[in-house]
Amino acid sequence: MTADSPRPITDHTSHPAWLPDDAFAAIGSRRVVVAGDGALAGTVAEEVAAATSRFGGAFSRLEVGDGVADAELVLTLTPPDAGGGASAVAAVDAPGTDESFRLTREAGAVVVQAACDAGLLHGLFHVVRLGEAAFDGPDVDETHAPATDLRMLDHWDNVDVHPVMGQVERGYSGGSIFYDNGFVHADLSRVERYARLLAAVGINRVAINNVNVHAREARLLTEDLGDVVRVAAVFRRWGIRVHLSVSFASPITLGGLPTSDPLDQGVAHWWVRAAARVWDAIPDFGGFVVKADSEGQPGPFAYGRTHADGANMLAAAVEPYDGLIHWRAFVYDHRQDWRDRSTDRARAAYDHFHPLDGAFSDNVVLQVKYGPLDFQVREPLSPVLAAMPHTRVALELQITQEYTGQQRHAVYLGPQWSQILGFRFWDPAGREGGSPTVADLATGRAKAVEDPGTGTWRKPAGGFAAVSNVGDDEFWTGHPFAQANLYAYGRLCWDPTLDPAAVLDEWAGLTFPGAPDAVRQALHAVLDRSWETYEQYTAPLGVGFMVRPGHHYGPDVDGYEYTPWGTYHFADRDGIGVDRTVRTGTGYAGQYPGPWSAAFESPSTCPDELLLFFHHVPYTHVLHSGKTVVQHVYDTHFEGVARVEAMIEAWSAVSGHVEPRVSERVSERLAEQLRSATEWRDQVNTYFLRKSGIPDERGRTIF
Ligand code: GCV
Repeated sequence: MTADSPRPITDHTSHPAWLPDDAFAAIGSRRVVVAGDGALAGTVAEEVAAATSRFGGAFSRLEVGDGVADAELVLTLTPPDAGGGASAVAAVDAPGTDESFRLTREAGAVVVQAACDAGLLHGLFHVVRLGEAAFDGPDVDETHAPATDLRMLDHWDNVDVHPVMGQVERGYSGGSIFYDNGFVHADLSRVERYARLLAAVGINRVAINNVNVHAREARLLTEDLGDVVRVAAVFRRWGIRVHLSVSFASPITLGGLPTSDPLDQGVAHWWVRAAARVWDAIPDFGGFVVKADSEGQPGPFAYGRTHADGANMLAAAVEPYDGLIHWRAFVYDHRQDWRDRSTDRARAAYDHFHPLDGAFSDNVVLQVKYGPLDFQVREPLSPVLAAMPHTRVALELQITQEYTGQQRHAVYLGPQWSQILGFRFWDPAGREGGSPTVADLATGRAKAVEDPGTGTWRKPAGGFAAVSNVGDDEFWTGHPFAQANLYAYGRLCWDPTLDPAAVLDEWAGLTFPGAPDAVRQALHAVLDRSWETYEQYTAPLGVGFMVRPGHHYGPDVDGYEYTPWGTYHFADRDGIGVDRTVRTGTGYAGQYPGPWSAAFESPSTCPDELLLFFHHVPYTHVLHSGKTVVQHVYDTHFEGVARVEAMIEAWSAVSGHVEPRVSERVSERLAEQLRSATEWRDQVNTYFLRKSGIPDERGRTIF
């Protein structure tokens, strides 16, 4: 037996998030064996060695097949042939994917087996999450596998500081962990700590630059590829593959060609050569992310080509390396005339992409934002998710809180994502074994469903992608509680059926080990309903936006009303909302499969929370709740602020039990949340009162 020297994992410069040293106490105090080769088995061994040296356990690195008689925890690539606790280990039941692992516990001995070293790494972190519970309780024999192979994070980090968007577009956590004012950091230790956190929640792909690819960022593909090689080497140690966002105009801007027409031979060859260089330097490179014909980014439309033409040309270039093209469906006209009521931004993605279903190559993933507009606190699900049965579709979420409080407000998004993942397009009632959920569509489990009328769904699936909320802030995420969102995203990608409250519990237990139970309870009191609370004090009933143009923080009810962005609420003295019906409106409601297009078409069947997204109604319209629209607005806005006050109370009662630096940052952010929520309440209520002339039936102060 040989013990590897432990690699230091303590990080004194940034908050450890969900991997403080104490999270490893249960493992570290035991006799642990790691057996097997492979880079990630080495990472596992280093983690275990560090933990056992810290907590007084014993660590052995074995050859596969060596005896492990005394071990309390065995992490092995292939079954060891030994007695004792590990004697119960049977042959590995060929795991379904590279990342799966089998966990057994018999007579107190725990064994994690995996066919590949990635599975071993995920198995290790599974045991970390379980803590002491991993070693207690009845015997178990479980196989764990991720719901999808594609569990990706997108960074909107700029290499250069952008004059308007800064170092990280829509970043609320300081600077970038990758870049500093035009350069890739020489010291990537922060990236390494990040990669470790991501591996611990199951993320396995990261796109490291903004989808808005400016001149400087474009060069990551060519002359600065060496920097990408360095970043990829860091992520590789944690089972994570690196992707790059690329500009569709690269053949022109980087290659000096006169065109980037996807059907031009020279263009196609340019991409073939670019891809060859990338994979030559980074053999496990993941692929390219493309934002085309969107908000000023170049794309195939300039040449009269379709998005399938564009995506497939790139797909052919990366296909020899099993590379992927993540092609974003966020395509709409951002130069709309607000006077034109027939153009509807919500329609755009479906109108562009539904006709192309079946036209994309196998290695193209169509990445679709969850809603048809832009990551609002409440939107209907994008109908594109249901309209592409012959396309690999990825669900795109936004962890960075662009429209949900910008990490100054405590908003736990797990419940929103869970609701999205469980949504059923074809059978709202959700019959057992009935129509697929959004998670089924994204993970390829919807393949057998005939109900959509379009035959079987194609595999492999597109998986998940989300915009990261991390920066070089001491707490990674600005608001320490925003760490819970990153954590929850990873866990829900691995298993979309997890209960978000249970995930929050897991995060709280790991992040605040040893804290009294009152802390866990306070975190639930603050976070469990915080998504709903944020919705209460901001834009009502699915109407969306009402934010300050540009930076998108704080209320500005008419801020986008007369702009070209296509995000309107159409309030007048009689009513508010957007008529998106087929009968009298933009027709958007007709983009849904039967049950939902019918439900959304009529105010009498449209869910209250989406009423103003689909209908223009009088302020006196009575909701299913029995309240009028205007009274609902008043009530929810007063209640939302009261709930923030209760959040502050709940946190104040326990804040002394956590590190002062955490407690101070949280208290400071909660104070800002209350200030901002009050501003939202007063502006929105005042707007509705002035427009409608209808007073609050409870006579509360509105200005
Ligand atoms: C990266 C919204 C954001 C933009 C973002 C865009 C996108 O419009 O405000 O900052 O650009 O979405 O998703 O591409």
